[in-house]
This record gives sequence, structure tokens and C-alpha cells, in this order.
Amino acid sequence: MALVVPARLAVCARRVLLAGVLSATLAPTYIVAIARPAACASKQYHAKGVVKSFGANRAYVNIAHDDIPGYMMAMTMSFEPKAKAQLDGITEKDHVEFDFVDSDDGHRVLIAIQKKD
Ligand SMILES: [Cu+2]
Repeated sequence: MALVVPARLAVCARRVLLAGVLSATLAPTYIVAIARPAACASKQYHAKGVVKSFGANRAYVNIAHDDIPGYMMAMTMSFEPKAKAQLDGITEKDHVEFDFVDSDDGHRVLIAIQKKD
């Protein structure tokens, strides 16, 4: 059977696929398992970067981040605070160090963020 998995979900889907194969020996839940890649665990990363700008109401912050090993090369992209207060005291051009979770559905949520001098 043909299975098309978006690249971002590949690692996750493999885990789901394995679960599906295992459960297929017991019950026909194979297709159901594949249809739910969102159920897999999010991955957490640590990174450094420079704050470029903020979204309306500081709903997100655009950070020019350094290379993030195992995730992606240096670029500018947005991160959503888990709680608005995380961005208090942080302004454009600040050098920051942060931890975030990639939720596999296109969201990157900040777990922690600190200014570096
Ligand atoms: Cu990026």
C-alpha cells in the first residue's frame, strides 16, 4: 500500500507505523494508527538567536536563530510563548537563548527564553 508522509512527520510517523504494524497482528487498527500522526510526542530543542520582531500582541516572536543540530540550519522564524509573560523584558535586537517544543503541527512553543549579554 502507498503511504505518503510529509517530511516533518517522517520521524513521528515511523513510530506510529511501528505501533500500527504491531497492533495489526491483533486487530485491524493499522489504518487508524497511520491516520493519527498528531498523536506522537513533540520534540524539544535548545537554541540561541537574536530577536528580530514580534507578532501582534506579542503572540509570537521572530528570532534569527543559529543552527539547531538535528532540527534545522540557521534562519529566522517565529516562536509562540507558552505564557505571554515569558516575553516580558525582551525587546528587538536582544540576544537570547531559549528552549522550545516543535509540536509537529507547525507550532513551535517556547518553554523558556532568557536574554544573554
Ligand atoms: Cu528555523
